[in-house]
Amino acid sequence: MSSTTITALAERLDQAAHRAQATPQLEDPISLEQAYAIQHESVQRRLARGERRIGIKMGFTSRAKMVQMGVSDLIWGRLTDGMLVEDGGSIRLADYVHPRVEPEVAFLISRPLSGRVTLPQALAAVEAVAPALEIIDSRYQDFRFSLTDVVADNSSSSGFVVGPWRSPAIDLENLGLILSFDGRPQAFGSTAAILAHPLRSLVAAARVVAEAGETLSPGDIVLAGGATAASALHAGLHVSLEVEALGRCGFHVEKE
Ligand code: OOG
Ligand code: MG
Repeated sequence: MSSTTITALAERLDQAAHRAQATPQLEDPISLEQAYAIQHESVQRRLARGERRIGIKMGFTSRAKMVQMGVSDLIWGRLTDGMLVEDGGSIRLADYVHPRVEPEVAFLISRPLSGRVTLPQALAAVEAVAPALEIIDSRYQDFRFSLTDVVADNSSSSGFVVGPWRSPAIDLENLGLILSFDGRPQAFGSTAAILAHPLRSLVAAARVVAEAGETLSPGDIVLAGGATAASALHAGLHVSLEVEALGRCGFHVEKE
């Protein structure tokens, strides 16, 4: 695949995200390496519009997510400040194609982390942990994609909410969580669904950024991945997440 094709696909996916308009599935199969090259270039276009890189998100770190989307490999995507939704804030459906929400855990990084690291090394690089909600939005029609196609689409990164930061001394291994829609439980789970311990997702994050020649830096946010399957959003909805020992966060979807 030529660099002009990579640029054209990066532009197509970036424009689909920017305009909140679905794009057809990619016509030709691409390699994982090409997929990450397209992702990188599409995110560069966001940065060129003034957005700032603020971290990364891990994907398919739980069985529930792999089963829902029919893929089985861990992926990652890049987060910008333009994706950050204030805790308690609101989003407009018009800014998304067909958004879904999933319960996650966020890490705030305190010192550079990259490459092969142990669980204690990863933990030592964590400033704080928080409950988080990821708003994913595939730019592909019908929210259908192959593993490489979703990677090219920045792993459906679109929005995220981070709750109050807590001490990293809180053991994240098996914390119960409830995602609620309008105060009614929509999904139950445990942080144990995320690679048996969300910290393993941070270990994986350090490895994958290193493969891309990058590093996690102080101030970066890392989303560990959805603990349950994602749920579709609709106008007027209030979404909240409660994670045992970590607390809660939430947002509103504006009425149309
Ligand atoms: C891809 C993104 C996966 C997660 O937490 O597993 C992801 C998707 O499901 O569209 O964010
Ligand atoms: Mg996610």
